Amino acid sequence: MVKDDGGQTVVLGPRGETWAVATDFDDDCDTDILAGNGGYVYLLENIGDAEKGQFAAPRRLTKADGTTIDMGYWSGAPAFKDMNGDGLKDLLLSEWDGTLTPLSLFINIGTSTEPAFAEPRVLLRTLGGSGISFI
Ligand SMILES: [Ca+2]
Ligand SMILES: [Ca+2]
Repeated sequence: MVKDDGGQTVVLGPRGETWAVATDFDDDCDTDILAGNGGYVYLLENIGDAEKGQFAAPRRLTKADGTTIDMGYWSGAPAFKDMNGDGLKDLLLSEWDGTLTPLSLFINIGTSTEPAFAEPRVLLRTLGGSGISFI
């Protein structure tokens, strides 16, 4: 169970299941949490330290233009890895049931300590319910 810095249990969006990954989102040598829920990706920033995590209230990730990243109703698991070899971790996000954009890549155009994400590049698309294709 994750508690925020006020000791309250963290509650994410009201929709769907939650898929989370532990990663150092802001490159400060402690582990944060990225959680996909209800179409959004939430950052739970570790405001404690590497030994004892303490998490700020969750906030929705946005693109560099300030708009909220929204994958639709059933967002899936986020991943945070450098996908284009520029040394900055990028956001890879699936959409749970695959009806919209099964897999999208948000390139980090910010910095390692303050990631900012470009418009997504769709990596997979559905084929009318008969499967998926790489783009
Ligand atoms: Ca961190
Ligand atoms: Ca990158």
